[in-house]
Amino acid sequence: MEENRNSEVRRALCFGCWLQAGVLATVENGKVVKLKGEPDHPVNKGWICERSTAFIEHLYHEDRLNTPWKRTGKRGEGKWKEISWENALDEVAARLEQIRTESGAEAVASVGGTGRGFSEMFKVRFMNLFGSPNHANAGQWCSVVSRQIHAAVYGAGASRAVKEPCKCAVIWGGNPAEAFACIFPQHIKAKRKGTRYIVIDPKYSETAARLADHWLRLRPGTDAALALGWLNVIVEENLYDKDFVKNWCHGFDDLKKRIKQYPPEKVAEITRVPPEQIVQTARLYATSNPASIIWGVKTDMQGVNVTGITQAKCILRAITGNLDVIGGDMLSGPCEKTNYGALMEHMELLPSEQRKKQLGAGDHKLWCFPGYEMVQESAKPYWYDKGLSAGFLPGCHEPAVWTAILDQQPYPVRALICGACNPLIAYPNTKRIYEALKSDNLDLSIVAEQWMTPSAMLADYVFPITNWLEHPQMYTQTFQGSGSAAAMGQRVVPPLCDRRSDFEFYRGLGVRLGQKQYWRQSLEQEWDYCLEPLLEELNLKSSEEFAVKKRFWSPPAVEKRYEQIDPETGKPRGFATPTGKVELHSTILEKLGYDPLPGYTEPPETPVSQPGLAKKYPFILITGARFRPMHHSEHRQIRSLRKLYPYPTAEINPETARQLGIGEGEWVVIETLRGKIKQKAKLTSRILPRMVECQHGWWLPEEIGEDPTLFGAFEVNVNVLTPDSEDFCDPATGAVTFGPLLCRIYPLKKYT
Ligand SMILES: Nc1nc2c(c(=O)[nH]1)N[C@H]1C(S)=C(S)[C@@H](COP(=O)(O)OP(=O)(O)OC[C@H]3O[C@@H](n4cnc5c(=O)[nH]c(N)nc54)[C@H](O)[C@@H]3O)O[C@H]1N2
Ligand SMILES: Nc1nc2c(c(=O)[nH]1)N[C@H]1C(S)=C(S)[C@@H](COP(=O)(O)OP(=O)(O)OC[C@H]3O[C@@H](n4cnc5c(=O)[nH]c(N)nc54)[C@H](O)[C@@H]3O)O[C@H]1N2
Ligand SMILES: [Mo]
Repeated sequence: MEENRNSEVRRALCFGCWLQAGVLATVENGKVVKLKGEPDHPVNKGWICERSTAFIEHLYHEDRLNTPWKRTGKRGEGKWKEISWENALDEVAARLEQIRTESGAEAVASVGGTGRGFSEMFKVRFMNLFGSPNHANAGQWCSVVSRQIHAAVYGAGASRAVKEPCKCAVIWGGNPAEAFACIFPQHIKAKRKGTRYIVIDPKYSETAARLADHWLRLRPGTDAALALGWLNVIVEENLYDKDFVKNWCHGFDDLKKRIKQYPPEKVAEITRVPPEQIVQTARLYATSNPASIIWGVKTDMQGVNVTGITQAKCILRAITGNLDVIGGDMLSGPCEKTNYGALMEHMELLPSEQRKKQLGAGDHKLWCFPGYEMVQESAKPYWYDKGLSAGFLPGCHEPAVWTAILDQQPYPVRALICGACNPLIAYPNTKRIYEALKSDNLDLSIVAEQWMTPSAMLADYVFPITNWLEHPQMYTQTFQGSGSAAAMGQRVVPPLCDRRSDFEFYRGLGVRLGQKQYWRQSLEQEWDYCLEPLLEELNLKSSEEFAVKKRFWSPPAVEKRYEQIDPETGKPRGFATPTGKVELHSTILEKLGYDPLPGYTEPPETPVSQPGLAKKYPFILITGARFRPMHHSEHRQIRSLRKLYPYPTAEINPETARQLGIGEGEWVVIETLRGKIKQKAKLTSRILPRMVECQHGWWLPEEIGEDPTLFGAFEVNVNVLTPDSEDFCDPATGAVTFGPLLCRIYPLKKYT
């Protein structure tokens, strides 16, 4: 029997998260029947998780969107009619053109997510060519905000993996055991080989349990104070690298003055980490060269402290001599051998008068065009004339999009393109987004999706998009700022039904709006262009051939790039910053009008900043810790995965639960100033009695989709509880807060 089957193995790249694991996909008689980890793929080395294998279910699921839909009833009423791609694109393009004529291109905004749909780049290309500077994305609180601060401090991103001979790894606000399962074995291996681990997390996370030699249980949101405390110890005790500081750092004296304000005793008071532990771990980090501070998203979503904590982490790496050394934190720029970033996005074609109109650019200058342009000035010539942008930057300020729709300030946004994201569930302050998506001020709302999500339910047009088994997938780590590798996966099967790729969606709109010359005919041609320099070097004919034969490429590691002699000037290359040095005192932040040095601010909603409010809302709420098998708001329809995790859970200390009469697995109400939701109690002593942790991303596709239920968007979705107002945002980057916040909890049964 076996031999008679028409069977083939295709080489794909999993896009179940952004690690891009190598996957071998078996296709029999045109159907995908098996997905397995590719044994010798450098990313995952044969390992893939349950989410990845479940993409067969994802591909053939009866609820996948298969054809474009056009709304016929009121928004959210669930009345749709089928429409052809050509007609839908014609209609949408005509309305976009009309809005541009009447209100200017900036009246069209877009929102995006983690980079599904090709790292946002086709969307950004479309927006740049259309003339709108208003694309917002999840980078606003994830990776890209901190990357922009890295860019200001040392003109590059920092790597994220643990590499030999790392002696000490600091996992700061991350839980790779759940979030990056397919590379977690690398940490286990490093630990076995003797790497010491410091885990900084208010919760005893799975990562802390499995790796930590030292677990620092800090009060949520106080990471910047802790980092300043470490700096204080390291400088006071002369544990820093004097040569590096002397030769390669700008502003050490200023920094010294600032960190005097953060002695261990004071930092202990702020963070609740005992002073001896602060001192001991600071010494361990500073004296274990090479050492690495690994990125975790929780320091990117601390609102007012995001610049401070990230700057402090950058400075720690630099002054301890751990920057750009193997086993420490290597600097990373764009991928040298691919055409990517600004090149693909045509950033240069967005006129300066349009850049000036970007929403939020006056308030959050480092995130928006003013900061981007300053960073770019040093970074572009340094990094192969490509600069650091890719996909996400410079975004407009995310909350400003909803304000422009609702209040028409500073000008109206009249159309929204929502591509590869689910803002009603994943973005902060669900209620405000709901109001904006339902507002009559929004003349046109378009969603490009794989499923009818709560956000899609409120759209006027919904376009059905392929998954990674249905299109060739290209990836360079550059866009997340974590390295300069390139990887490529084959299309496994042709798109099912009438699904098309994101590329075809944006191209379809672009061609109708006068952008034809900037769009290649096919996605394959785009990838061929993207990988062109690499294909030439490797003597390969196409991206498809790369996907089959090469799979993955990364440049050899170059240490201490700053010491290399530039043949043109005869001088060392230094760093891609205005001073050519690591800017402990940031001249970019200073010029933009912000504090040039790292500092700590008490978050706006804690028992310390709001003791009065804490009487009514006595618990500290943190949200969104990753858990297998789900990825943000995805996969709630996939039966095999839902079986593994059927309900949203809130972690509560058993002692607290006992006092409140809450039993394991019971529904509890979690309430903040913004609203209330329910999740099921999961009792665990891994969390302190005064804290609650709620999962994010939850909606219930099995529930009623029509407004106002919207698949449980207001029932179980934690972002009903989170704020997006200016007082919660970081000044320089506009980063939002997903915690700490104040909440109260009670059993659901008490109130029903
Ligand atoms: N409270 C709280 N909220 C959080 C977080 C938290 O920690 N706490 N974390 C935040 C973080 S870090 C992030 S990155 C955001 C994520 O925010 P989002 O990106 O908005 O959330 P996702 O659920 O990943 O949404 C992706 C959507 O794209 C669809 N999709 C998948 N692949 C494709 C594709 O190839 N093309 C298209 N067009 N669509 C596709 C999926 O069906 C899904 O609906 O969530 C944030 N939200
Ligand atoms: N399974 C799964 N994997 C994912 C994702 C997913 O949705 N699901 N999303 C992907 C994305 S886009 C991202 S951004 C990454 C993020 O993944 P990670 O960087 O690992 O982040 P989280 O899991 O959100 O949080 C990590 C830890 O931070 C702790 N924490 C909470 N508040 C604080 C605080 O104030 N300070 C400190 N120091 N720690 C705190 C939490 O207790 C938690 O243990 O995961 C990626 N991988
Ligand atoms: Mo993220």
